[in-house]
Amino acid sequence: MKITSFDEYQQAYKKSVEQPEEFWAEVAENFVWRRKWDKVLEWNFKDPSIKWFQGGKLNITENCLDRHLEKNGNTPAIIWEPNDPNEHHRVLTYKQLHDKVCQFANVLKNNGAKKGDRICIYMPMVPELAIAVLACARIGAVHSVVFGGFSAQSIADRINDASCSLVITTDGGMRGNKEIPLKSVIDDALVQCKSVSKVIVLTRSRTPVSMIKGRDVWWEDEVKKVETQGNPACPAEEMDAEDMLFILYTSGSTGKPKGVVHTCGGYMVYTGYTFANVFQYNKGEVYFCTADIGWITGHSYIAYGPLTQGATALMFEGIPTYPDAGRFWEIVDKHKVNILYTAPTAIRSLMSFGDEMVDGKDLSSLTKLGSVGEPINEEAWHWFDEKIGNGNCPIVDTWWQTETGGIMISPIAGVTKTKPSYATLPLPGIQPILVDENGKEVEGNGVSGNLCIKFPWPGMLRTTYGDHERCRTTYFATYNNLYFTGDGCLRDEDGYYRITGRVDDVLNVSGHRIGTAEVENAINMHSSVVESAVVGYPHDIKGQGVYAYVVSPDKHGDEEITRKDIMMTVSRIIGPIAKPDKIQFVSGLPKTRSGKIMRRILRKIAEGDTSNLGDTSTLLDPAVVDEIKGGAL
Ligand code: 6R9
Repeated sequence: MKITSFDEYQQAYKKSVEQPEEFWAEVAENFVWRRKWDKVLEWNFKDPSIKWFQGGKLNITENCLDRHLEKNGNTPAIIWEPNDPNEHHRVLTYKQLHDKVCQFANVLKNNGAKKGDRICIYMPMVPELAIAVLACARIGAVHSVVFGGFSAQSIADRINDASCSLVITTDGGMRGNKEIPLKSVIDDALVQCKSVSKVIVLTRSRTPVSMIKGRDVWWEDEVKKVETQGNPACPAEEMDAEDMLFILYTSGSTGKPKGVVHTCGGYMVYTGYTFANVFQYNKGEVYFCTADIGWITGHSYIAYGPLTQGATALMFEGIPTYPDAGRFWEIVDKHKVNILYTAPTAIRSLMSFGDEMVDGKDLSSLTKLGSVGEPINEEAWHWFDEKIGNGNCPIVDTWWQTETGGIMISPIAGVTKTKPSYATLPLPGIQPILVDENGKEVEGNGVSGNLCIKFPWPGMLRTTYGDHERCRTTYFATYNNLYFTGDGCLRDEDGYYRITGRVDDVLNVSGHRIGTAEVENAINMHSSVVESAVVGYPHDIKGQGVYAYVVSPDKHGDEEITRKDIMMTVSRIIGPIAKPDKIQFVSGLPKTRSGKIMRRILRKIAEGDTSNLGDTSTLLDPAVVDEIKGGAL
């Protein structure tokens, strides 16, 4: 399954295009199936309907845990580094992780959870988060992990959308020196959620919490009950390859986040295959992915991908700048990390603290580096290469999405020649195509267009939860017979791909996807706001910042207070990650005669590029543009 030379890559790629079913069947043979599939692939992008490994039966946790026990039971599966460097780190071997997952799977069963139920997980980055995720998969329950930074309202929306019956959380959590009262946020959310009958609460921060009789139980108490019942084993539920494994919500260009659905068989094969290949993982290596399990990167490349390969994954509870901006490097030094997979925003931020934060740390264990989440600028790429990789660690700039389940376009470490800011070449099985606005293929090299994929791959989304039509219109209806990524892309003279950023109304702030419509909806909830328009602008650290134009004729006197109020509203409705960086009060928004906001103009002003605003003749009130230009922040 592992490609070890560029020749082999080319052969694998060729085969994956010419004989996709044979290719993926061979890859799938490297996993444990209870029953082999009858048919590798059946698909159409019209409905869409995508089925991989139909008839195949499996449980992904047998691939992540049980199959490693005999030979690698004592290999560390998870090394956990706490937020506070003075607290002890923890190591869970495959055997220990297996036992804890089985134990907690039994807790879930005791609390009424069963195959097909949706379970919401809202936890900090503690090992029990991974245990909870795997325990759901063990019993065939569908997990919906919500990132610990989301607000009560966002959680409630997600719980209601999927009718979750159970929530797993902690009393609280620490990120840097900030305390996050997770249980209390859940309590606020659940006021709006009728479907939830049980909440399991892990002790982490010893934050005082209120426990509701009959609904809330402690993780530790429930585990003890299972222990006294005396049967720690939990046989894995047999799942169909196309049974749902999890839902993960992500932002799009319309208001409501959508629940991206991934299934058991294809997702397992794809994350395992891409992990093994992109990072060229060798047995015994320590692999550190700095993402949070609340995002797809954490699902695919902290939990499932590495564990299917018997890898040792390091999981970090804290933030890159606590207690200081040397923390990542200290962790690399302390745990002798070999592979580091992080985000451009983290690299840019750490870079800004100066080289002295790196100096003195022993980074010689590093052999491979990775980047994900947003385009990596050349300056950050070179700093990462020279300062962190000492000029001899290949950097894999991995392009992919929540919807793609796993890495799509990326170098294979040490195999593909890298080029700063380029995701380089598609992995085997991935057939990218660039199209113009009319959906016409842009052929040849040295061209650019909208990035689409023309053939299915096992890790792709199957639907958006509860609304298949939305899946169709969002991804499969823009261009005929193609999956549309929402990204712009160029292909250079060598056929290398460079992702240039979103072409829709989605922002990428510190690697987090934020829909402009979502932020606008939140801003508009503020009592003194009439309407608003949100765009992105280049931000040195975050990649993109959030710029809001707000019409608020009645600002109750103090503009600064209203501004803070609006920011707080967004924080409360969505979460702090969506808070506008800049709010400009305007008397009106530039609109066409048909009432459409001219975002192109607002974007240019936010970018500070007002020299050529293009054609403004179709505007209802061109004068408003001059006013906005004059007041730009
Ligand atoms: C994995 C993940 C997806 C969006 C995607 C694109 C951007 C991700 C990138 C990248 C340039 C890379 N993106 N990786 N852009 N180079 N290596 O981040 O998923 O949160 O769904 O975001 O992120 O714009 O469309 P997700």
